[in-house]
Amino acid sequence: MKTDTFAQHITNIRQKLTQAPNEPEELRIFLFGKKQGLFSEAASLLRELSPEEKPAAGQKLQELREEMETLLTEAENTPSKTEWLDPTLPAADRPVGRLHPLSQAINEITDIFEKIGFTRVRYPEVEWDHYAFEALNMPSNHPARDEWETFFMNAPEHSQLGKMVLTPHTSNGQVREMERLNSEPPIRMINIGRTYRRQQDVTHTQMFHQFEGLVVDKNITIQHLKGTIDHFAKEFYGPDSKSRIRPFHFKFTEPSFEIDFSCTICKGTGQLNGETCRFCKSGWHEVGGAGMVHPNVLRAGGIDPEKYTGFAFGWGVERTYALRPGLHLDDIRLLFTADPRFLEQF
Ligand code: FA5
Repeated sequence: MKTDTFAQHITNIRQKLTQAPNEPEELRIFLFGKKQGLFSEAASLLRELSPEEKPAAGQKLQELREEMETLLTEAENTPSKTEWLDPTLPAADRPVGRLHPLSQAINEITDIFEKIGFTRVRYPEVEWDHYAFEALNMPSNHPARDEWETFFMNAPEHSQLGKMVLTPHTSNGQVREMERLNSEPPIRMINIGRTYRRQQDVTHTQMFHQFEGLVVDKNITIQHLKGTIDHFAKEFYGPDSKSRIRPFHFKFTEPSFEIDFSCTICKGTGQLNGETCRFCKSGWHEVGGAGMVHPNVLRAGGIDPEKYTGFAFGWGVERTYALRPGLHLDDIRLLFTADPRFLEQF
């Protein structure tokens, strides 16, 4: 680099810096960069000067370096003319996250039962056959097990508890809860968790959620069961909502029932504008099962069925939630799509 080229560069940069440039950091590299910075190159020019010329030129270079450094620092501290901030403008709208509708439903269900004295618990999703079937009065090879369309784990069997399964229902929590409380009622459990079955259509998914109630105490009757179901229906679906129990069969309850809630669209009449209600077709929706705890299940949990009685119910969270007024989801698989356009509605 020639001395006059250097001087020209310095004049240009001085001009640029006094106009507060947008990218002072680029100029800093151009001027002071270690390898190819203007001043590094100028310093190498000094070496070519005679010993008489050197001190004055070195002095001049140092002055210029200081001047440039001052101008650069000023430029760096001056807000750029093109980029300005108006602190009075409203902040940009950011998308706000929220709980998944199923988490909202689970929280609501928990609240409803906790207010009437139930304790929320969780038990394993990967479970032993003993808790999922055997202790529930379904010995191995009993045909009733087929209804649960169970996933079996490819894992070694436990010598006493049997095979490992993905729990097909939250009823696995019944005997576990009795054991947790050392077989000493009163028990008021609400067990909400993930459950798995080999099923897939508009009303069934392979993974779904259930909530299981279990109450064991002295003199517990069907009236307590019906009262609890009615209470839930009114809290979750609204004060006009009704419930009904229909005879059914489960191996772990006796007697057993299926539970229906009145349709929130036709208010349980089965009729809408003079026609059959197309959401329920009958005025009722089935949500799950219930019944009085079978004496063999109480025994499996170490509780004397001569002293204590109990009721239990187990309903699908997705099914129960899909029937909420204004929702009426025809396909529960939508709840698992993770599509924000669907989820943002809740
Ligand atoms: C049971 O699972 C019993 N354990 C319920 C029970 C508990 C009875 C305590 C008595 C005492 P069921 O197989 O009917 O019962 O399932 C109950 C509910 O779970 C169904 O009505 C439905 O709401 C939901 N459900 C079952 N399978 C699926 C599935 N594949 N996808 C979504 N929801 C399901």
